[in-house]
Amino acid sequence: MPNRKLMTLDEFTIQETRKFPQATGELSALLRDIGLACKIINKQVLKAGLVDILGKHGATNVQGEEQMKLDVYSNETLINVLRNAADCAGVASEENDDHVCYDDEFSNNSKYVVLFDPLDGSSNIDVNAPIGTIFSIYRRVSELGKPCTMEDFLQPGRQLMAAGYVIYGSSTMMVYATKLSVNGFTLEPSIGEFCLSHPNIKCPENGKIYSINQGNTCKYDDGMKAFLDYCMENKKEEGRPYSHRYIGSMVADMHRTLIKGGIFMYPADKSSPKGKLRLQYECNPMAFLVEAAGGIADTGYGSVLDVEPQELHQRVPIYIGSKNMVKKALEFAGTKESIA
Ligand code: AHM
Ligand code: MG
Repeated sequence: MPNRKLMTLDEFTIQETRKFPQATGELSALLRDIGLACKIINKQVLKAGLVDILGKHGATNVQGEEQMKLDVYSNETLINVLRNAADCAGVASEENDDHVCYDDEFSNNSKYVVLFDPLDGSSNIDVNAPIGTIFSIYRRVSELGKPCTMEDFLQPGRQLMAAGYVIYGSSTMMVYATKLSVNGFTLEPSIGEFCLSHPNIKCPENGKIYSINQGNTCKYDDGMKAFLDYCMENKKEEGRPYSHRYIGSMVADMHRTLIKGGIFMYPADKSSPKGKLRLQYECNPMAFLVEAAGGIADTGYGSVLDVEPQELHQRVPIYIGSKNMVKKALEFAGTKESIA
């Protein structure tokens, strides 16, 4: 037997499943299918610039945002791969108005539904900056044997079974979390498999990097402006000023925040009173992942994971990352009473 050092995503999830005698392995199969879709997307992302895949598709999505060709390709890839998957009753995507219920005999007996942002940060595609796919998996609340329903997709983040992202960066990585742990897998191109490279990721309690679109400062409220002043204040003994890093691609900014520590913020502002990022496609999966790694994710009104979703494309403000940095930001931002 060769001395193998690499453990593939599939092998890892199967080992994890074995720790729970009642587990059926369906979640492992679903993660493998999401990994497959992302490998297909990755192949196209790698070719961007060479083939006619850059630029705008010519349509707008449900939120009125212009779709890029790669957005559309990634969305269709995920929908089609998961349609053929063993364990997925339906999906909801940031790019579609409504959820997609697969509604065939097999899918109607599947336990899970998947939500995704197929290609987050897509405005970065044309400049070769990192982009990513964000996904979340819920156990259905609707009756097995029947088509999935909207209720399955409008569960609070606390109910997530697993969530994660794939980052198409200098290497391609999948990071996913269950309630138990967060693990990272790097795509080994020669065998085409995600292999365990970052076991048991913990988000450092403290950090030195703040990440926000600082160009929006004029639109922030006084609490937010005061926190930015605090980040920039010269207090060497307290490790300030912090460094500011902002790629403008949530997956890339969050990947750095998770590994190195720090805080990522997309607060409400005068032009987006509810923030920009979507609860079900971006904020909940990242919040689940960061909390499983020991960090915090808050809307300024309470934990992101406790927000009761009212609609699929709902937006919320977000402060997320290292425990102590997020607590400090919330001292300035103030904890509000409800998320009206
Ligand atoms: P998208 O889903 O349309 O790509 O938008 C989400 C992206 C995030 O990746 C990123 O954090 C944010 O938008 C950047 O917004 P801004 O350009 O306003 O700073
Ligand atoms: Mg997005």
